[in-house]
Amino acid sequence: MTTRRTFVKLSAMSAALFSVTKSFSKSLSAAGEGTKPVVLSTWKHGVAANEGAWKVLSSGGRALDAVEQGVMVTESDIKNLSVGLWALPDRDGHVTLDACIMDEKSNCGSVCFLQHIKHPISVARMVMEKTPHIMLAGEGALKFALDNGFTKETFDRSPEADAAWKEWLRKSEYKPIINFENHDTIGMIALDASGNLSGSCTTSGLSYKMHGRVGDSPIIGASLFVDNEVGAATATGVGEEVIRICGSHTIVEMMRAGHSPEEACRIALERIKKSPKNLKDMQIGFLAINKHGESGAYALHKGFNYVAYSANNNNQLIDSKFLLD
Ligand code: SD4
Repeated sequence: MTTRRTFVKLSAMSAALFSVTKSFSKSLSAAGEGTKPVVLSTWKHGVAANEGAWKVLSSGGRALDAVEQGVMVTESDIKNLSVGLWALPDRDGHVTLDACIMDEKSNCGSVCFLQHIKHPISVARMVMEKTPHIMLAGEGALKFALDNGFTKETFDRSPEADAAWKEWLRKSEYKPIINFENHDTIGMIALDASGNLSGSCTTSGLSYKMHGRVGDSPIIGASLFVDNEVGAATATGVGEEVIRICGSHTIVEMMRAGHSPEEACRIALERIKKSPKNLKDMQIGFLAINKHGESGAYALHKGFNYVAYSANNNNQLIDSKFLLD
């Protein structure tokens, strides 16, 4: 029989247990908890990029400025082999860049197959702000950039990219490799202190791709989508699979239907899983945030990570959950 004394003791113990469990689950879910401002980006290079974005967000700046300045850090990194001019080239030795940006009013801009420009994300923003169009490609995008004050960088490949490409030429085998070697686009999404969302995405695309190949990264709705009433999503990995399901748009629609950011990313990957393609050697990672600042990610395979920066969460690298393996 439970006496009054044991009842009081048991209640005290369960209250203590409850508060321990509560604080544990709080620390476990800290990354995804609702907060603002917050910025998230794909892969480990997101640590430095988020620092750049946080400077804007923490001083009350606009999410749009944060996501541009954040990924510019990655585009400037001469050691980065998958974003910007120092990245790995296509199979003919040319570095061709894809980027896009989207703001809280559904304004968007994009460039694809752009060569010789250090900051494709800023050209994408200028397409958004100065033209009636959304996407400019190749020579036209380069001319637009040069006409608007960007500088043409004349070197062909960084020494590191050049050596890697020459090594690749020995076998010339095109094979998407899971995770780091061949997939390192930066996608960034942010919610600012005023509650507005924006996103950006920039890449050199899959290394040793066919000359002229454009992936998902400059395509609004595929690599990036923002709906200021609902949330934002971004993608990394084999772009063809992301385009096939309009990945980021699908994720935002799933959030609109009531799913959490993590669930929404998982549902999009379930669609990709139905693809007739052999997904064994392909990685795809999705990252999402909703209007409340709750975030989440999901990947096809183990190995995808992302970085979250908010006042509660000091630029933390987080391993994503994954669907297969
Ligand atoms: C592409 N999605 O060109 C890009 C590549 C990538 O991490 O994400 N790499 O298909």
